[in-house]
Amino acid sequence: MSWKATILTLFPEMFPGPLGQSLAGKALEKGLWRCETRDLRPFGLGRHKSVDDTPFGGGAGMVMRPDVIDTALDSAAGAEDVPVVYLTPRGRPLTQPDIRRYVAGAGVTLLCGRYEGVDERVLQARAVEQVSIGDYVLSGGEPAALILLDACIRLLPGVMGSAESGEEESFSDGLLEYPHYTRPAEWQGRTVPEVLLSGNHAAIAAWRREQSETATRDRRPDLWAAYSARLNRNTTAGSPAAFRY
Ligand code: 6GU
Repeated sequence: MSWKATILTLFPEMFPGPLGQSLAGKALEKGLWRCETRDLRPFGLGRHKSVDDTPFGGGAGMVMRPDVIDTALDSAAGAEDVPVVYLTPRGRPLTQPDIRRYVAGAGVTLLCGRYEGVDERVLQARAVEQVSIGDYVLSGGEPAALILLDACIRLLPGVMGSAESGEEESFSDGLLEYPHYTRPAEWQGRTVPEVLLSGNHAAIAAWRREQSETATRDRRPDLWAAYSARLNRNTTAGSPAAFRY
């Protein structure tokens, strides 16, 4: 059976959305992954199928009820033991190692919250992973779920050409990518770095590494610190992060 995304959401029509196009869309057509939505609304309570209530302790907004989410998760949990991930700005940052771990399994179950969030107890009771896609606030978890899935799907076997995926492995160090150039060699008076036209592959590789390091140091001091710490731990330059941003 192919890799399966199960998405619990009040807005099932948001899926597969952009993932029905391009690389992910072709992979979906080929059956390399499956996209199954579970509408949370039918699990709601009462005549209005309420999924949320006011927060204990007061304050703005509404909180999704633990009983409703629990029943919805029961219906989604198949025989497969897959991670359940709640997309929330309170989560730990989502990283490429997380993506690789999800891809290695049978799939993921994604819980998309609206309102102020989900009652904490159901997240604890069901050992739900909480992840954030960045330090900004979205109106709901759905766009974050699409992003998580995009990052997974491109790594599924058969989705990307082996050339591209192989290249990613070989550059493996947790640095930002070097800048890219193509024709024309001169555009609006701007030229391409000389070394890239030299045909000297060793010189090109050295230039690209230096560009990667400079960009990482300037733009992402957090990644640079992790990279430097790794280098200092391994004088042999081993233990690469196995991906490039
Ligand atoms: Cl994962 N969800 C929501 N709702 N907002 C976010 C987020 C996730 N990551 C950053 N902001």
